[in-house]
Amino acid sequence: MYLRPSLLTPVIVLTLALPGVWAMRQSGSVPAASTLTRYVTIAPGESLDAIVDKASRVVPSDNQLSWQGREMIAFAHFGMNTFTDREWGDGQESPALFNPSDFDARQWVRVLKDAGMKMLILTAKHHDGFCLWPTATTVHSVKSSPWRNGEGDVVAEVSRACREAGLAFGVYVSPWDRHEPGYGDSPRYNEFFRTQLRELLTRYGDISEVWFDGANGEGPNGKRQVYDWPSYYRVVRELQPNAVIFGMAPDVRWVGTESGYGRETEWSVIPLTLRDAAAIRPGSLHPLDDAFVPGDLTAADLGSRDAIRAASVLAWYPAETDVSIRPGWFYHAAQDPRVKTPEKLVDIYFSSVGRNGVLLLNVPPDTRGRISDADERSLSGMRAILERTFAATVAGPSASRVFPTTDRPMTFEVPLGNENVFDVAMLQEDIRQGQRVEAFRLDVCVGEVCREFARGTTIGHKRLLRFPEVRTAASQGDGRVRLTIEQSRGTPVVSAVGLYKMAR
Ligand code: FUL
Repeated sequence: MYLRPSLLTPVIVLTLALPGVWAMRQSGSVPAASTLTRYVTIAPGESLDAIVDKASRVVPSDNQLSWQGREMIAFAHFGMNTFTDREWGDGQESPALFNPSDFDARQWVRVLKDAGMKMLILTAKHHDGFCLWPTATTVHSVKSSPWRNGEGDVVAEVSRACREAGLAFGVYVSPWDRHEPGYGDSPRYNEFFRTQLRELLTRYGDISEVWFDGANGEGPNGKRQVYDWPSYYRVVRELQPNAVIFGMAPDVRWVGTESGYGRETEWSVIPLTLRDAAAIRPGSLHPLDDAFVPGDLTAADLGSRDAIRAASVLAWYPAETDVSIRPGWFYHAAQDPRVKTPEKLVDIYFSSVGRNGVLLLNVPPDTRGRISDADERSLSGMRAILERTFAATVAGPSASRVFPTTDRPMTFEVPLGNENVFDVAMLQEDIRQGQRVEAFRLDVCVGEVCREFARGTTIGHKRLLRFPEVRTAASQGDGRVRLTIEQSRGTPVVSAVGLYKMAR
């Protein structure tokens, strides 16, 4: 069931969300909460208008919403490969090689928190199968290493440091295991893997994200494993009900590249391919868990009208943009000179968080078990640029100067102060109401004369735009910035607009 748009009357209210950020909330035209949903099914022959209307009512779960609000999260690839100087171990490595000389999880967390990260995801087990916690499932773990005389537990120390500092914690656990002899003997390995998950999800407090990698090759005996994904999800749902599952699961999707750059047009509502539509469990907290199969996420267009036209199911499936601060995922001393610069990281921030994604930035600790100085310098450089840019908004708003129109295209105007210089715009939709904006434009107006200075397609949780500097002078007393929504799926709910001057 969904309401016909003609029944809706837009009402626009202005609120001030952050100092200096204009926040506009619309109500009245917003569909009743009961018509909002995690997914919609589409019958053969439904019109494009009906499909678009359904798409406008798909919204995130509570878990997806808190995940999206984190915006920047850190990845720590650390493990056997750190000591063998490789990216993918083959599972034959001796545990004796794992021996960080000055391990300090608090140092990781301090550096990452200072950089603005809100969560840290640790590679508890990578493809080589070496476990960073003293698991009961295999001897191929820290227990067999000389580090702390086999008494150490990396997962415990990192999760504790996160908790102390108020950072959320997540685990990457590779399903592909090149060490475990049972790998490829499918029922047996599925049970082994679920046991590993149970250990990780019961021993270390709150886990906010579980990262399931798609890489799936052969095991030590040349056999390929058939993963029982729904059974893995059930373990996560039961033991960590607030966690999102990334990757080979229906909560959070891979953006499709490892470059740090999301799409110009990044939709959180996209078609899913299902194993079996009859396996959808309507009314469940995780209705798609038994029906989901991972699809190809690398296409240039995942969610446009063209992309949703032939869908049978549309779901809220937002993008996580993973990238490493270095060329590799693991630490390699030879890559010290190739740490991404602060400017590059800022560009990545604009192209991930600023394109409706969550940035997952990998910062791999070195053989000491510490984040190296080069990485720390780049991160603090990035943070300084972002802080200086977004600390001060241009001009102060005044509620009485917003001029809503109910006509299409929809426009909102915000007044400018006396002297203005800006080259960055930030827009947000209230995604609790869905993602609806398809095309928008920003003009600067003085008197009756308006000039376009930026345009974009999707907004979603956050859209950041950079453009050549715009200046208005004190003599141009009635300067305004006008946001025009040129195309949308129903009535969009724009929750914030801000203008800034890029710091160097
Ligand atoms: C990939 C893995 O194969 C890489 O080693 C790395 O962990 C990356 C984040 O995901 O699929």
